[in-house]
Amino acid sequence: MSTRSGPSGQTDRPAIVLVRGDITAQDADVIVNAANSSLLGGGGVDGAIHRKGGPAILDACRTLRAGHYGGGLPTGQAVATTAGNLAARWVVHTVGPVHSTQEDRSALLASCYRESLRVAAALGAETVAFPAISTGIYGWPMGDGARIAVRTVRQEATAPVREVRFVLFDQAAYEIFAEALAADGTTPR
Ligand code: AR6
Repeated sequence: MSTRSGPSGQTDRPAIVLVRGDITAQDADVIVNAANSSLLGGGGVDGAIHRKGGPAILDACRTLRAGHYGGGLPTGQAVATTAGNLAARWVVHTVGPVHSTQEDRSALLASCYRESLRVAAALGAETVAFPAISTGIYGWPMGDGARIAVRTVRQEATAPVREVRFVLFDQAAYEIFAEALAADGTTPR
């Protein structure tokens, strides 16, 4: 099941597409990983990507940790590796913020989408698949996470990226993203 949307009258802007499914099965130039700052794996999307992508991704992450990212990847930043055995060309790892009721970390969540798109564009990626970052183990409410995701991608996605795909694991998340797209004024095409 998928929905394709774009700002009306602005067909040069990247399309935003909603897909229900498993992000590791996506045929996109870039798959974004909802990682943690260790870059050495975890559960959720991260676990699935390393499981299906094979050891080449972890090897590349270890190389990053041995070099520029010795202290780990900071929250809100993004870095690319090989996609190993996945159909994608690259995995872009980003670290979402853990949700807090004491502190507004929305800017860090927006930064994940923005920085991932920047890294993807620098690689020459045309299609980028995102999960709903921070909305699983990191506890971000899906509605707010969807609103931040949609708004940031609408503002930040530029050529060579021509399609941004949100891959939602279940029907409830899919519907919440569809509502966020509609509320953002994105019209189906
Ligand atoms: N495809 C698409 N979406 C998925 C998949 C999948 N295969 N698996 C889960 N989701 P999460 P986070 C959804 O927990 O909240 C890891 O341990 C899931 O239902 O993967 O950013 C990392 O190492 C949820 O809506 O990421 C970090 O420690 C969304 O993807 C931590 O989890 C994100 O859930 C990151 O937590």
